[in-house]
Amino acid sequence: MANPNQEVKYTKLFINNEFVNSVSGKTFETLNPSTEKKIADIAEGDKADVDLAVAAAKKAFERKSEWRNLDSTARAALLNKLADLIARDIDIISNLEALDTGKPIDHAKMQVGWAVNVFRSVASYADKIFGRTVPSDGALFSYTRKEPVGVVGLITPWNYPILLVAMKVGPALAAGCTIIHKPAEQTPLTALYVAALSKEAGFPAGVLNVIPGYGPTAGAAITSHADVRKVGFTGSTEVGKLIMEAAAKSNLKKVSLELGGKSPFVVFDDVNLDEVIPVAVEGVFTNAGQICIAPSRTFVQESIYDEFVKKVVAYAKNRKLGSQFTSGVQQGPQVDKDTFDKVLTYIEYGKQDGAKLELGGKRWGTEGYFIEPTIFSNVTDNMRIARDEIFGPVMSILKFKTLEEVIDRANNTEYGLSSTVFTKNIEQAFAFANQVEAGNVKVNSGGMGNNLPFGGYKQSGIGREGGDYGVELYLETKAVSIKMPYKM
Ligand code: TXE
Repeated sequence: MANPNQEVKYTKLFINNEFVNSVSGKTFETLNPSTEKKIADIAEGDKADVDLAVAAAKKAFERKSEWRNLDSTARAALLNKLADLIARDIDIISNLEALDTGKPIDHAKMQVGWAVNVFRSVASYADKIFGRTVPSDGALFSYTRKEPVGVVGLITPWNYPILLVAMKVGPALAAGCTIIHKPAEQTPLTALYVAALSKEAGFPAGVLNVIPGYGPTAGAAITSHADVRKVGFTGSTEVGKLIMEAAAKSNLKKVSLELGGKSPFVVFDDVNLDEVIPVAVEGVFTNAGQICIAPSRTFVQESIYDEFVKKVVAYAKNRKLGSQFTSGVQQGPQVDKDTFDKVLTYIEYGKQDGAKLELGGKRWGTEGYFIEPTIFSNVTDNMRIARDEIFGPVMSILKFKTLEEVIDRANNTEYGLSSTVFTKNIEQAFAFANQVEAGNVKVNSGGMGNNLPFGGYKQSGIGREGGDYGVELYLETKAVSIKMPYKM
């Protein structure tokens, strides 16, 4: 089971169903963030490799190719087979995911399980991609067809690597596209493992290609490639903008973006704090706070503010930090040195801007990129810790008085990914849910239902992933009109 010495079998680029070295012969190191030590050398993809991968994907997508000729039920069966293989190798994949990201092994295993479910779920859509007949005027028979977009580029980050393979590669395959996937440079291991499983499952050569490498080189080569018809991206808002720009300047490829957030978590004074506090803490500190939907602005109503701060500090203080393979660990390290430095910088900003440090605030231990769970109270809207995405284990607690005020303040951000409200008052809950500018709302819970659309308002993104919405992102809609001898 849990094995910190898990063998790393796949370290090369995956093009046309073969593992190959990069054209340049260059490699880069992937590190274990708990120890700062190298796990493996990974082949470093760049433009020349992306060109080869796109050529393979283009060929696999040609009319009458094996992939294009496949019945949709057979496509569904391949996706289910891939899900079976991931489930078969769940221990290996969980070990690789934990090693590469630093996340606790049981969290990694849960996420591999989610990935299996996502592959099974999209498999169930593969043979249900329906067009419509449309009652047009005149003697025309009109209908729509849904068709795969073509060769797609998928660029994913490092916070949920295997889950994001499932959320992007799964729907693109269900739609019938062919793929160039660039995993994040920090965490390429599980994407390469899934590539090997896709071959074992029986996906034809060229359907899934995986090119590890850096953003400005391999990533940019994908987003500006003339034969890539769509890019699906999860990452920072800053890079999301570069991707749209590259897409526009090259071939106007379609773009879907899942970007950053600064999500509000609103606690009214009619709640049972003992129910709310574990949810607030898990939301901000799970995955060491490296979550796009992290409820990183905690708004607490005035009359329970002091009690909330006291209780949340007492609860968060007990979190167990440590290496990903130590039993009972709840929080691992930040993924890399840059992220670690960014979070510590924001903690300094919090102090400089006048917030009150209630817990943590510094590095944990002497090795690895660990940061103590950190809580600030007396946070106000203009402080940098209340405005920017920190992407680390930092809770910022703000005070509010009324429903109207908190809706306005929750919406006073360029982000709009997620939101949470806790109240026993149903009118208050609906008012918040309907007026908050966010792609999802959680009421009295930290959980989000599966198969729901997932994506952001404003600068948190474009498009919706999840369920049939996710498959739709990889489809074109064609309208066909056929002349009839008379209206029928
Ligand atoms: O993200 P990047 P980084 C946020 C979070 C985090 C910050 C920076 O606030 O602290 O972004 O993280 C690829 N063309 N999120 O620097 O750079 C890159 O190689 C094409 C939120 O890791 O956006 C990687 O595969 N691709 C987020 C992916 O983009 C490029 C998850 C994400 O990296 C590229 C991650 C380019 N020019 C970070 N530059 C979320 N929404 O969950 C980079 N990439």
